[in-house]
Amino acid sequence: MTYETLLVEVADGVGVITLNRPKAMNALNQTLTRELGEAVDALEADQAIGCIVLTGGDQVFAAGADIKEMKDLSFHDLYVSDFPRIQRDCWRAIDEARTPVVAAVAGFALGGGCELALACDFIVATDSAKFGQPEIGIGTMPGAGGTQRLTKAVGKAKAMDMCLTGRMMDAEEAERAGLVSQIVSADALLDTVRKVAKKIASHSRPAVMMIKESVDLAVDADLQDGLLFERRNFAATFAFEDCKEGMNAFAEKRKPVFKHR
Ligand code: CO8
Repeated sequence: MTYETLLVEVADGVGVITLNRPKAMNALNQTLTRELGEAVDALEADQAIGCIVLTGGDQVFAAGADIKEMKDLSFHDLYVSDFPRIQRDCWRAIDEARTPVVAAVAGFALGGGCELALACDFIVATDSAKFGQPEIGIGTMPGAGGTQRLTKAVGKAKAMDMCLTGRMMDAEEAERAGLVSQIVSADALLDTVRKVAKKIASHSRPAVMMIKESVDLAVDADLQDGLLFERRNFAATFAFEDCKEGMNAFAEKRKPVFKHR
């Protein structure tokens, strides 16, 4: 499948989606947003893909929703037209993917761009990365999870600060705040994230899926409910052939050969 605003490449069980509107700093216009939802859904449906990487390349992740496209829309347009459906379908595709989605962020991840990274399972960033919700500066507010996912990720104080002042968080602060899992140099970003994704894709797929479901539940669930869900999932992994293979391989001092990847 080819796209107008994205590049999609598949290798070694990993699907890499690159946002490709460099002249507009990968601003999320409706075409890109629609295509991104479709691309994630297509990779998610492909059983050969064990991990998805979402990136904007090594210069910029995304500078937010396309302000020039949005500026003349009315409340009616935003509420009733295709715009909210396209946005919802895109974020839903990432949020509900059972295949892990890793964001590889270089440069600006602002507004909808920050919200897109936040919808992924985790973020690897370069030292040039800058995260922010600058919507307040153009008289509006975050609209795709910035007040919600960002608050859950970095806590109320930093989320309020970023959303109310519009200030950006650099990579170091983002790592300290728990927004970013690791910082790498700009020229190593895509190689590092491809390796991380390949590692995830090499593991037993059902175990990966159960871990993802369990960690996701921790974000919203009560601790006792989450612990119960984890115990049940842990027990359930013993029904998988790959679990027997993994444990037998350990006992026999050899590498496991997982069937379900
Ligand atoms: N929308 C449209 N075009 C953009 C955007 C954007 N968000 N960001 C940058 N561009 C364009 C510029 O207009 C410029 O184009 P041109 O060369 O044709 O004039 C080009 O990209 C390069 O940008 P700059 O010249 O401004 O580059 P600088 O390095 O000077 O500045 C910045 C980079 C700081 C990123 C600056 O461009 C900027 O502030 N951009 C806007 C950031 C912003 O306010 N983002 C929030 C947008 S609102 C939003 O995201 C709400 C999300 C709601 C839900 C999402 C639904 C999809």
